[in-house]
Amino acid sequence: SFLENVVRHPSFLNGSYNTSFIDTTPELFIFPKRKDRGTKMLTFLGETIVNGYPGIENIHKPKFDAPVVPKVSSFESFPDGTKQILDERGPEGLAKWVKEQKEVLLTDTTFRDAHQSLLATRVRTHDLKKIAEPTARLLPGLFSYEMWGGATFDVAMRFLHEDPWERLLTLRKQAPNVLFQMLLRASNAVGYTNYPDNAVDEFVAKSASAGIDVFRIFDSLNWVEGMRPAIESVRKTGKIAEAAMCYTGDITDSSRTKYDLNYYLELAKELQASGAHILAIKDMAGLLKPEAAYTLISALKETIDIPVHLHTHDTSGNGIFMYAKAVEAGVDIVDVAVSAMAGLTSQPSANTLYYALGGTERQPDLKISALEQLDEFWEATRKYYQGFESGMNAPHTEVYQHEMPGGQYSNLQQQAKAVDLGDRWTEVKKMYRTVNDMFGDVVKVTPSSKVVGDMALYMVQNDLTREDVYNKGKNMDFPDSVIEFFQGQLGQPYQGFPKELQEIILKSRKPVEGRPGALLEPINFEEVENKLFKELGRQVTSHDILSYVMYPKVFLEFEQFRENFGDVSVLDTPTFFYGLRPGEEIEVEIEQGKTLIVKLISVSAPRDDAKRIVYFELNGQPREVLIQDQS
Ligand code: 3PY
Ligand code: ZN
Repeated sequence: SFLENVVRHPSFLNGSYNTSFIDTTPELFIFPKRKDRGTKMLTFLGETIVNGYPGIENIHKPKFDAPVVPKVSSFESFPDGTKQILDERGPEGLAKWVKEQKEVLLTDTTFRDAHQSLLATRVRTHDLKKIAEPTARLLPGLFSYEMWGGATFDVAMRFLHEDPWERLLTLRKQAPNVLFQMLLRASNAVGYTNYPDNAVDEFVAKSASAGIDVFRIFDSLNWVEGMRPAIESVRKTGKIAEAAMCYTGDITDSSRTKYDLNYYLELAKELQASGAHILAIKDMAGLLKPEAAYTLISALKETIDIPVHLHTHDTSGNGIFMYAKAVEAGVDIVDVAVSAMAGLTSQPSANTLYYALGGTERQPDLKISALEQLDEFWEATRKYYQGFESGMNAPHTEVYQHEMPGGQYSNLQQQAKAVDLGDRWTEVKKMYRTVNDMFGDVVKVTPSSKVVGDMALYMVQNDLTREDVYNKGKNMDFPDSVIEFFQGQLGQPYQGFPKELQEIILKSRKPVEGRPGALLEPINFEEVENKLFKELGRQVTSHDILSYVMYPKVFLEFEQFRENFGDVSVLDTPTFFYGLRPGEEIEVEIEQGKTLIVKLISVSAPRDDAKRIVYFELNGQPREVLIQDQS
């Protein structure tokens, strides 16, 4: 634990001790030998070699071709891009510039949504930083790189054991010329629950100073009231507030009347009036069909003055056709990914769109040969992450039925397997739609999508029909997320909750009135800082404090991990996921100019206590670590 020795004892830290302290707590004066960085790293490697990386079953390290990093000259200055325009002209000036461009502008999501949607968000900073500078030099004409936020914050700490803030700071240095964009879940920031207003405000301020330029803000129920504080926080920083309306339903289907064209036009006007510099259409499931896109974008261009930025997922395979119609209707910016990281549940391919728009004056202004070089890098790099592929390998038009967001599909599938419903997946998908209809046809995106998913699993698991819930629901214990949703903890859905179902689910509980974030006790940052200082026994940064505020448990576990294993972000990705083969030798640069040479010699059979001895050479010296075999 963190309180192993005296310098971390709370009484010591706040000065309330006298000489008897030494007599009454002798155990505090046994200083554990601090493990050096080499030992920590060998322990991590030993763990991975013996027990594998969680989620990757095959622990034998495959042979990978090394990705080819395009050669660029680091000595020349970076070509100017949108970052310089923002810095010179401010957010309004940038928005005006966007509207003046005749070509369609592109946001490259490869660093965020593409791998969130294809590879469970597992792409590591180690790989991103290899390609960030070449990307910035080869593709300087893009609108932005989406590279932070959404699930990346949580996954970086929880599964990759790396600091999300470090990722942002590192990449910023390597790509100083193009806008950096993040996805912010309004009052849910980068988490799954509501945070107090001052937590979101501080998070935005620190993200902006660490390098984020464009904040795409959405609310999981399209509840503008829930988005206003975040829009205001972004405006205060001088950065770009891009307010998103999540697209659901089908405006071309006259039987789907709840979210019709007029709904979106009114929403867009409200967001513009709330201070958005850019409007985003966030088509998180890929439900926006080509003709609907044409109608919607044409009408928006008549209705609002700010630029329109379109986001989709290519699950149905209609992404490029839909973009072509949106481009024809005058959309200003669209989201794409480098081809090797595009398609299916990810964004449509940048390379494909470039060719699709050939011969038109709106073809993106980029060098296709440069894009192909980046593509080659990503094709090889994606293989490192093969253990996280979803298994979907063809377009899924059934998305128009279940309406599940691209990022949720494989997650919910995992959740279903975990509760033994793996072989009833088809039923779960059907139930997802049933639950949506029971809930009054709601916007489904993180975290409201999780509520619908939890309810669908609950109903399939307990063999419940819609009628069962209405007739016998008074005696059922619904999942917590469902109860909180009907209490209004995620905000208010358009046209309210279905009253009868709300009563069945809430029973004697009362719904909350108003905006949940306004009711929460503000964070006392100084208190958090003191608490962390005591608990960790070190100076904490404002970034640490925010990581803790967003994810207290995940952050403390991440700290503990670093204490045990050191900084593992320096390892190459195959070694991080698969360890070493016997006889394999790697070089690890643990800091600039300091390299460790690690070789795996052999692994012993398990001893009686199920521990194995892993024999290494570290810089030529024999070393061994003892690892518990978990199998
Ligand atoms: C997220 O919130 O992470 C999303 O990508 C929602 O679409
Ligand atoms: Zn998305």
